[in-house]
Amino acid sequence: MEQSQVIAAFLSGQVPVLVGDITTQDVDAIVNAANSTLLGGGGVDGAIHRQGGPRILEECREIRRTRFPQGLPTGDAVLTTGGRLPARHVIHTVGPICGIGREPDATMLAACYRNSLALAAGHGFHSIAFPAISTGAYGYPAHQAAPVVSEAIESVLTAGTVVREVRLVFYSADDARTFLKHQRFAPSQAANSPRS
Ligand code: AR6
Repeated sequence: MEQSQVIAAFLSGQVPVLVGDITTQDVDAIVNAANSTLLGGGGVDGAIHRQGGPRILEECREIRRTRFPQGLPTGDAVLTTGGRLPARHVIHTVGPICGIGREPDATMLAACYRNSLALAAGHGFHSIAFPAISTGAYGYPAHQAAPVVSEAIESVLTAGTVVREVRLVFYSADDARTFLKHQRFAPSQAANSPRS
């Protein structure tokens, strides 16, 4: 199994950037780049259900039946067990789908991160790991996702939350490099110093 490798960290180490597999992360919750059916798919979604086993899908079906019969709306987030994953829980969120010739929906992408972090905080989780939501099958350009994602995470962490660690897990070194080039986290020193 490929080892995860931390290649950078932001906000005084609270946001490590890794190259690795989201399904191997030992955190309170990993985030799934799901679709609105919550019934599985390819990419991150497929890997999570494959590695985590059938209990995750059972809980997803129950969430659909009891809370979201029409499907989970884009930008929302729900929680299930982590099943057999090292992570104790999975937070399922649905990123925006990017169409050709349309502006990517930054508001919805930010909502995925904010709502996942709010759900984690609501359950008292200290650590969470995100994949690069929407940047695979859903076609959100990675260089445009990076500023949106970093600003959403920074605003949640600086506002105050019980979440202490927000891991960003990229599947390839190239994807991580793109993120590092386009992210907009405040430099760590500045993030800690009083603003006037
Ligand atoms: N660990 C970390 N990152 C991964 C992994 C992994 N195991 N596998 C892929 N990635 P995607 P989306 C990266 O397509 O764009 C599914 O079918 C991948 O390289 O998983 O939100 C769902 O059911 C890319 O950078 O999610 C939905 O229908 C990023 O994770 C749809 O795809 C996201 O790719 C959601 O599409």
